[in-house]
Amino acid sequence: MQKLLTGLKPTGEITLGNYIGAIVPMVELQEEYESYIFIADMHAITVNQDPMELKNRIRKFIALYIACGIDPNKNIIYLQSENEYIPAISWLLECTTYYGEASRMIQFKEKSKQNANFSVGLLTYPILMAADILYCDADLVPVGIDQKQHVELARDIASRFNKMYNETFKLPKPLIKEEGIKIKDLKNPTKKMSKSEANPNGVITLLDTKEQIIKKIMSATTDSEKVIKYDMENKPGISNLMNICVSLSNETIESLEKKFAKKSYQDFKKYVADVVVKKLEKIQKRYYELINSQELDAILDKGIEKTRQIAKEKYMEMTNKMGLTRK
Ligand code: ATP
Ligand code: LTN
Repeated sequence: MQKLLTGLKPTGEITLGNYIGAIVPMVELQEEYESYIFIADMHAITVNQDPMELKNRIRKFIALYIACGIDPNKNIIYLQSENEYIPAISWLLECTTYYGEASRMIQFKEKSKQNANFSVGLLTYPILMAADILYCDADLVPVGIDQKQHVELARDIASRFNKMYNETFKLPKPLIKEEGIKIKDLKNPTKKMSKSEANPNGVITLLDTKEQIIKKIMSATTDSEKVIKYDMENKPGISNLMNICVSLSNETIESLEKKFAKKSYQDFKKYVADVVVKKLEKIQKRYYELINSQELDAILDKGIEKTRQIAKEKYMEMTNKMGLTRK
């Protein structure tokens, strides 16, 4: 069975857009692969983080992903910072990576321009990512297009290491998601729903209360017509609500158009709000069971035990091949 590996950076709240666009496809993939899913907390600290906030967010992220259907029996779930062999492997890889290669990464070039006082970690970020991927011989790495270059760098680093020290790493491939449905901001439906949006009224997060969800959907921007019809260009607000509803239920665009042919926008919004509330209530129920439970710790303990062993073996193999040994 092929190995699939994904890292999730714990930044911001998880939105309904992230759920529909990223988590649901991940839940589907877990059936086909041996999957490694980890919280990339060491990647989060390349920029300044409030320690208390980061700590809370890490736990929240893991609990939410599991509540959304990432199955601990089908995935190895762990916290990156608990595997001390990952940064150790990263250092060994740093020493076989050229400065030129690392400084050519688009994300580094862009982010280092935004703030003159950037950390060295911003430069070595992709090499830590290479360690994340290479230690367990992952075959496939599902990432957004912005991370494709980093997976390709991991592949280049692996290939060079193999040439220098003999076959050590599998060469990973990025798995780029097809452009799926983009959920739009409820207040400004020409823009995608995004966790960094300043106005919270257009964004539904997975832990919004029933009242908040209803309020946000009932006040979503629509248009001055009265027909419920899918037309992303001329009726982006209504079409976005239809996309949300279709993504979370068995409805289709056609069934919605038929069902609401003679109904008001108000009726339609109530229906969409009900679909969202029902879906998120289920997720939240599981989330609140998990968040302070020993079950969550047991899942992470099991995950780290397995990955630490795998990473240790890879680290030993690397140090031996590189001459870092007394025997
Ligand atoms: P930011 O506000 O920092 O840009 P974001 O909420 O837009 O964050 P990302 O962190 O860029 O989300 O993306 C995480 C994943 O969620 C990606 O796979 C992306 O395709 C998906 N995603 C994000 N927003 C949406 C959306 N509105 N609709 C569908 N998928 C989305
Ligand atoms: N850089 C990624 C998070 C990440 C990752 C990884 C993804 C860290 N290590 C390994 C895939 C594989 C991001 O910013 N989303």
